[in-house]
This record gives sequence, structure tokens and C-alpha cells, in this order.
Amino acid sequence: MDKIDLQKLEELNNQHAIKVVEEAIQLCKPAKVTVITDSKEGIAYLRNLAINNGEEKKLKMEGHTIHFDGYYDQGRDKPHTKYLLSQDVDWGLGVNYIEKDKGLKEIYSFLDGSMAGKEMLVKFFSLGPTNSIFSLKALQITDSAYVAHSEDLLYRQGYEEFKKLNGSSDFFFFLHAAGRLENGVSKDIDKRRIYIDLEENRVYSVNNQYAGNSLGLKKLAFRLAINKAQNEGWLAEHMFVMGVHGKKDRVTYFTGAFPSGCGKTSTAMIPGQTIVGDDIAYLKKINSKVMAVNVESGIFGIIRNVNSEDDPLIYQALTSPRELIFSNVLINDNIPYWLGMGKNIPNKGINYSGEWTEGKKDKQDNKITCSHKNARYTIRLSALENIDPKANDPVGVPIKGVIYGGRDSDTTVPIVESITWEHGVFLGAIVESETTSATIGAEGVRKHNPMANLDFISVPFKTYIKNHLKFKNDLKEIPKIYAVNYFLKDEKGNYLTGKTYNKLWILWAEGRVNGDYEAIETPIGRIPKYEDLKEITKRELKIDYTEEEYVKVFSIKVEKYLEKMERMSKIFENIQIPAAFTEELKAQTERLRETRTKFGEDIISPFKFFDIQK
Ligand code: SPV
Ligand code: MN
Repeated sequence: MDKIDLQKLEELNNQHAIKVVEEAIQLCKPAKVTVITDSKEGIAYLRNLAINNGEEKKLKMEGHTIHFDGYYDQGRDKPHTKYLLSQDVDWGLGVNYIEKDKGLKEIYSFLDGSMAGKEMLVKFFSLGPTNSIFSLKALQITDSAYVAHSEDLLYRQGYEEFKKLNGSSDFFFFLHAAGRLENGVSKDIDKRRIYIDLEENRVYSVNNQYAGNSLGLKKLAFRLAINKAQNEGWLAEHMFVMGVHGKKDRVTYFTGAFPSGCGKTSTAMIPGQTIVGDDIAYLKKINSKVMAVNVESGIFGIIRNVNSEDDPLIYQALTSPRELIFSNVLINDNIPYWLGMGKNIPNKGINYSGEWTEGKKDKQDNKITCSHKNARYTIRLSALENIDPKANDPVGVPIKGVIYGGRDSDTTVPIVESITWEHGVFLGAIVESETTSATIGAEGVRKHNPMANLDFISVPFKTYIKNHLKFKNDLKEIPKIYAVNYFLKDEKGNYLTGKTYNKLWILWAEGRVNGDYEAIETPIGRIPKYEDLKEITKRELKIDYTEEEYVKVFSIKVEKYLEKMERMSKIFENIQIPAAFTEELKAQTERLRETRTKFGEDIISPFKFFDIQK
């Protein structure tokens, strides 16, 4: 490290930060070390470095670049992402872990000398807005300029924030090495490892480039944050944060957790609403109110099916000059193309498989699509016209409602409000998503994904649920909890509720939390009254919502719901879970059985339930 870089480190007055950098240098043995501050020059340096070393290539449009990950490095590597644990813990739902000493020995051996001849980048970030009690500090060391550049687009700067630590070790640390490269992509994929040390708040990641594996600040920091949150009594969640715009300029903030492919980003981007964040939120109780911040300041979004009709604002951001990174799309004549972009796609170019022509097949004889289905764009949130004015507010935004989304073709109603907070936690914990044709394997298989967080829960499941249950304590106003499902189908397999209706459900919830609408009490929770949906549809969507449509999707399918409870009983009977949660499951099942007896039917029209309340 030269004098200037050393001085930049020393100015932080933090022995712990200096120590981890020194140790990383000793282990990875880089040819050069560069410490980057929050200055404009520092950030520009990363972008230029990514271009000069070939990790990113300039595209035709000003500021746009393309980055390719390896053919076999196109998503999060779940089997090789493990917690380092010194002792066996009963996690409840399965997690992947390795005995700590063994895991450290292995990953150190892969990291040893991994940066020989390369430049080590040392960069500081803030998870959450700067100058905020929400925010956590993060130190990223990487030999990938693409990783550091992506994090510049996705997170707030943290060099100045680190000074405020006053020498404390209360920061997250991420060490990433892309490993040996061949044609610009990580070569030793069999030695790809991502090991998470919850005791030390640090993560080691080696032999990979895909952002979900390599960017410490994304899902790796999220795992550390969930663990930290449990110990400190707040929540770190896989949630968007959005402002819902109700009657008379009223803005009400919601958070929402949806497994991938269930409409998370499209909910956060519903026309007429404003976005605070689309992926990860921290929730804290401040003055007895729930406040939330977006941990990130950018979007690492799936680009497939982003087109001018379905996602006009994102499409506009991706097709105008600004700093942004495309990954794993098709490039022809320095112009990016992707699946579902609503334009003619050239039949040749460069993509994540190298030179590509239409019809190209991989070693397993599968057709290689022009862009990968998990191809992404990386942009700053400020690139979007619908960014919420409070997106960077250090005190966060007040949360009045929480939404859990799933994908279910035949059981759950489009929207239901929980009866109590505890019932709401239960609704979050029973989220399922059906596999679609977009995923490999059979279609229509239900995958349980509690709070859309299954991959990231870094504490025993019992602790995670307990923390959710007690989060309502001492609150003056308890947020209402909703479960939504945009994917009900009719007998012929056609979707029953179009995408435009997503707005209807969320506006109903916005009205509910503000006391505008009554609701119908059913055994599965509170559902909208027909008149209210009709009024909102007329006002906001300029269409007539018919009674037939309403009855079709809001009828309670008792048998189907009982089947769902059966599936959940099977999952939860084998794991430790708070008694209050087991009670919810029992009570829900009981209410459904009573309803069946009372009505003597399987499918019960919403008009048959009278118990109306505000
Ligand atoms: C997700 O898969 O939930 C993402 C992308 O947000 S990744 O970075 O791969 O986690
Ligand atoms: Mn995510």
C-alpha cells in the first residue's frame, strides 16, 4: 500500500478497519492496494478501472456499460453459500452450514494468493441512509472493479460514516476475490465458496462474479443484518418500501415481501405510486411507531420482460443516457437486447455464452436464449421518475401496512387483511409460490417461502418468528398486515386478475389503514366489500368492476385452504416454533372447518359473510 492509501485508512482512526485490511493483504497478496474515499474522483476511478480491465465494456449510449458473468455463474450459488458455525444449532428450517475451523481453513486456502498480480480495492459503504440511526457500516474489499462499481450505484457512500464509528468494530466486513479469470470470467467455479461468519460479522466470497454472490452489501450483508436485528429487537426484511397515493394527496407507506416471480418490483412500481426501495428494508420502532428505510439506493433488477408498455419508467431509465450496468444481456453493435423487451432482437451478437447466434445450444443440448432469464440491470434509484421524496430520509418513512405476496393459482384470494398482528405474522410465514415455466423443473409446484426470506434467515426459525410476534409490543399504532395473490386462474388456466388490478388491491389496503372502508370478516381474514372495490375501480382505473368478477376471486375455497393448512402443519410440526404461532395455525384450521360445517359448501360467496366491521 502506498503512503497516500495508507493515510486514507489511518484518517478513519479505526484500528479494527486497518487490521482487517492488513490481514486481507497478507492473505490475498495483491500487487497493489487502492483505498477509495467518497470523493467523485474515487468513484470515477472505479468505473474507469472496470472498463480498462475489461470487466465492463462501454455501450453506445453515454454512461451505459455491459458486464458478463460466467456461463455457470448466473445466479446465487445456494449449495456453496454456508454459515460458519462453531457449534451445532437447531435452525428449524434447513440452513447450510460448515464447521467454522474447517470452513475457514478451506476458504483461506482458496483466497491465499488469489489477488497476485491484481489490484485490491478497499471501499466503504453505508447500509441505509447516511446520518441515520438505522444505518450500518460496511467495508468491502474486492479485486473486482465491477463489484465496487455496482456497489457505488446500489449503496450510499460510507467513508465519512466510518469516521463516526469512533474506532469501534461495529461494522460489517466483506472480502471478495473473483479468482483466476479466463476470458474475463471466474474460472475455478468448483472452488466457488461464500462463507458467512455471524460471530465476526464478516463474509468471505471467492471464485465468482454474479452480484448475488460477489457484492457483500447485497444478500450477504442482509444475512448478517437479520442476525444482528434479532439480537437488537428490530427487523431486517426482504421487502420493498413504497408510498401509496390515496385520496386527496394522502401518501401512506407500505412494505412488502414477495418471493421472486411474485410481483415484488411491479408492486413497488405500480403507476401513480412512489418508490423508496425494491429489495431490502430495515424496520425499527421509533417513538412507538414503525419506521423503515431502504438499505440500498439503487436497483439490481431482473431485466427480462422490462418493456415500454409494462414497465415504462424502468424502460425509460434503461434507454436514456446515465450511469448504469447491464449484465448478461445480448449485445449487438454495442446496443443491448433482452428477452421480452418488446423489440425485434438480432439473431446474433455477444452474450453470456460468448459469440451467440440464434439456435446456439449448450453442452446439455439446451437452447441458449439471447439474454439469460436472470440477466440484470444496475441503476441508481434516482434514475426513476417515481422515486419517493423521502427515499433518503435518515429517519425513514412511517409504515402503516405490510404486504406479503405469493403465487397461487387456485386457493388464496387477491387480498386479505389479517385479523390481528399475530395472524398477520402467520400469513407471512405461510407464503408459498408456485414454480412457473421460467424455472427449471415441473410447473405449479408450491414452494414454501416464509416472509420471502427462506434463503436468508440467519437465526433459528423460532427466534425469527418470535421477533416478528413481539415487534408489535409498545406500538401506538400497529401496522395492518395483508396477503396478496395476483395469480388466481380460472378452470381454463387464464389469469383472473390482470396486472392493472394490482393497483386496486393496494389502494383498498391504503384506504383500510386510513379507516375509509369497512371489511368482511371471513374465516381466513378480512376481505374487501364489493361496493368499495367498485368505487376504486371506477375512480382509478375507469372500468366497471362486476359482481361476477368479485365473487369469482373472493369466494372462500374452504377445501383448498384446508389443504394449504395441511401442508403447513406438516412443515411446522417438525420444527420448533413459538406456541402463539401454533395457536394461529390451529385456530385458522378450526375456523375453516366450522365454516364448512355451517355452510355445507366448499366454495362460499363473499356475500354470505355478514359480519362487517371497520
Ligand atoms: C433476489 O434474488 O432476491 C435478488 C437478486 O434480489 S440476488 O442479488 O441474486 O439476491
Ligand atoms: Mn431480492
